Amino acid sequence: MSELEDPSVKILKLLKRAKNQYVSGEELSSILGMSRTAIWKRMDSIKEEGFNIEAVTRKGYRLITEEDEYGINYPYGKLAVQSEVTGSVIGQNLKFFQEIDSTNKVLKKMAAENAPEGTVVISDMQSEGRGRRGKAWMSAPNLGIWMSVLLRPNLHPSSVQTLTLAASVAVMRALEPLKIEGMGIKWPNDILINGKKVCGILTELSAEAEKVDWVVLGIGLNVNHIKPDFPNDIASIATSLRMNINNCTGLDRSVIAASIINETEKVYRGFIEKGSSWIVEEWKKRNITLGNNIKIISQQGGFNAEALDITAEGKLIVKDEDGKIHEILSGEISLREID
Ligand code: BT5
Repeated sequence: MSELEDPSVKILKLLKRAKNQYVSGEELSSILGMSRTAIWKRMDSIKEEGFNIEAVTRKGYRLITEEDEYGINYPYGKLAVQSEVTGSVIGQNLKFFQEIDSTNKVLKKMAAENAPEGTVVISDMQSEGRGRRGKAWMSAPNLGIWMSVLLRPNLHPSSVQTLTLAASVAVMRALEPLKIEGMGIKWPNDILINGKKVCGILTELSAEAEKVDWVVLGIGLNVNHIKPDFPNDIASIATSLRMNINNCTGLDRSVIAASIINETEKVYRGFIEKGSSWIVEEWKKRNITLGNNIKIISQQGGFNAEALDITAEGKLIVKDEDGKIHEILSGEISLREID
C-alpha cells in the first residue's frame, strides 16, 4: 500500500479483500497503525459514500455487498475508485464530483494552481463536457466515466502527440479483459467498437517554448448506456461497453476507471523508460486506421487518402489520390468508405 494513501482507502481495501468476512478492529488498527477509535471514525467516511458496513462487537467490521439495479456491488465514488488503484502516482490525489461543468476545465484550473502530477478528477455527470474545438460531449449521469488525469512530463511540446496516443493505448489495455470484439483505435485516439465511438480523449496542455508545464488527458467512456440513452444526433454513431457484451446488465464504473488509471500509470512509465517508439508499437497493435482508405477532414476542405503509417511523434502518414505523401499532425479523419 502506498504511504500517501488515505487511511479510509486502506480500510476499504482490507474489507473488500476479506470478502464479506469480519475483520477485527484490532487487526485493522495493527495493520494501519491507528487507534481503534480512529478506525471507527473512518468507517463513517466510508459509509457516507454509500458502502454498507456492519459492526459487531467482538467480531469486527464487515462489508456487505448489495447489487444495485445494474447488478453492481458498490457505489461509484472516490473511495470505490481509489480502493482499486494499484499504482503510486496517478489517482493518489483524486477529486470526485456528482456534477460539474467539465472535468478538464476543473483540472486545468487545479494544474494552474500547482496540483501534483497524477491528480485525477472524475464526475458522475458533466453539464458542459467538451470534445475538440468546443464540440459538446454527452456526459449523462449514471452511465459513463468522465475523467481527467494531470501529467507533468519532462517533454518538449512536440512530443505531446505521443502522449495522446499513449492515453488511447492505456484505455484499450484497461478494456481488453472484457474481450469485446471489433474494438480498436482510430487515429489519433478515438476508440471505436465496430465503427461506433465508445471513447473520446481530449488532450489539453500548457507549455513554454521548450518544455511542457502540464498535460490534462480528458477521457470520456460510454459504459452502461443502452441505445435510448443516447440523444438522436449521436445514437447512430455512439456505442457503450454494455451494448457490446452479451446479457450485460451493467459494469462497475469504479473498477473500470481504476483500471484506466492503473494502465495510464504503466503506459506513462513505459513511455518515459522506453521512449516514444514503444508507444507507437503499442498503438499500432491496437489501431484500426493504418492500411485503410480514409478521408482527411480539414478546414481547407477534405481529401481522400490511404493511411500508411504513423511517425515516432504520432503524426499520420497518408498517400493522397495523386500519390503524394502527407504528414498530418492533428485533425479529423473519417474511416468511412470513400464516396
Ligand atoms: C472527443 O472529441 O472525442 C473528446 C471527448 C472527451 C470527453 C472527455 S469527458 C472528460 C473530459 N472532460 C471534458 O469536458 N471532456 C473530456 P471529438 O473527437 O471532438 O468528438 C466530439 C463528437 O463526438 C461530438 O461532436 C459528437 O458527434 C460525438 N459525441 C458526443 N458525445 C458523445 C458520447 N458520449 N459518445 C460518443 N460520441 C459522442
